[in-house]
Amino acid sequence: DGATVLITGAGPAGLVLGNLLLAEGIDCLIVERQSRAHVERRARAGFLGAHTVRVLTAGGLAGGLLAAGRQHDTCAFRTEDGEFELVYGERGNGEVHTVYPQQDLVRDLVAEFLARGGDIRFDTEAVALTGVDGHRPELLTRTADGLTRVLSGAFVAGCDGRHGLARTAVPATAARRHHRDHRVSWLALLAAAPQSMAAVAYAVHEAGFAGHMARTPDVTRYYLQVPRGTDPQDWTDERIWSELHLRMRADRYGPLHEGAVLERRVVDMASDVQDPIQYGRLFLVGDAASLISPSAAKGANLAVMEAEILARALTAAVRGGDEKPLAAYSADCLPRIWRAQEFSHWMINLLHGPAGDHDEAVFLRGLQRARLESLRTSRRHQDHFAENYVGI
Ligand code: RFL
Repeated sequence: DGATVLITGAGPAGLVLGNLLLAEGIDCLIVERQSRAHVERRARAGFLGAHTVRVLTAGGLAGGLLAAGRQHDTCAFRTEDGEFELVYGERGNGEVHTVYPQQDLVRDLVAEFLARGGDIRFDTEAVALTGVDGHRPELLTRTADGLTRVLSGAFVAGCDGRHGLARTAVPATAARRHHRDHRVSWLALLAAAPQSMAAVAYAVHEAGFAGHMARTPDVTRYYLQVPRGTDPQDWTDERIWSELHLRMRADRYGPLHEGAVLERRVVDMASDVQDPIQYGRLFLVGDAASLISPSAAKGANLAVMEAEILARALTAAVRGGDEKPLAAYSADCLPRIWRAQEFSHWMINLLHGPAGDHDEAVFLRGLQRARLESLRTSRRHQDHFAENYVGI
């Protein structure tokens, strides 16, 4: 049992890669720990950059997002100094976001993979990976009812996310993992309510950061900065809305559209980058390769970009017998990953100032204010922001 390319994980990374490989006539097989219903309902990202939309469109994978996705070109910043809107679609490369919930994209990609004759095994966990430093890697899998099976392939694409198996299959001597804890946490919320303003608003407030991100006409994502270790259950709907109104300065800019809070979870802002993101016949893609804080909404976009690069490299190897692009996979991806990390890190420092009255906190908040002022007033700064915000 097996395929030329074994893929662990049916998130954006694994599903885009699988679909692009099938389009090239390369047989592949996806194993996914969760059920189909679970992955098709898991709400996460929503902001797709221009490159992502181009890759999906070129791969014949954009039917749903072109029909139901909404284009957004503006974000707003609310600070103690007032509000300013940045129409990033008119700056930089003139690119916009397409807002389309990740779970809808995953649903479309699963349907397309199956329509192309793909083999996807849900409720099947990858539990051990061996032989990636040789020519015939083997993947041990176990289904929810305890059945184990050994799959063999010529290549393995590790697309199983931050807590997956693939990243642990690279020996510590073969790669380094650079980790950064940004020491900031967000309460990530989904509210059954239409958006309250233009697509995205970032509020910088002495009580902490608050964010607003459009998703669909009936659901909006909000974020509230909270102390590390916060229990999401301590936040009732009333407390959430009152804090959002405070930090979004509703008294000045108008009330938010309230609705039931459908989901509340704490996300600790952390990043890590593995270098290299390949080992023998194993190639890491998406969150498995590099975790990025959601501050600039880059994670799913990086996953799609890497999947496209790996699909091209695998195609050259399998169909053309040319393994050079595969050998260069990590070197191709890492500069783009670092660039996205740099921008996300800059966004964290743009949006969060340390609390308190001690000298360092006051100094850092001074820098933060200057950064926001530069973004408000400098056309060149806005061009740079736009280029990095929508692009990779
Ligand atoms: P995924 O989506 O986590 O998929 C990995 C899949 O692998 C499965 N798996 C296994 N399968 C088999 N065997 C095993 N041993 C396995 N272990 C795990 C899992 O069940 C899962 O189905 O990784 P992928 O494909 O790399 O995609 C990455 C993106 O999902 C992620 O980067 C984004 O969601 C991050 N992100 C955002 N990214 C954006 O580009 N724009 C956004 O607006 C955005 N908002 C967000 C986000 C992430 C968030 N959270 C939850 C951290 C908002 C939030 C709140």
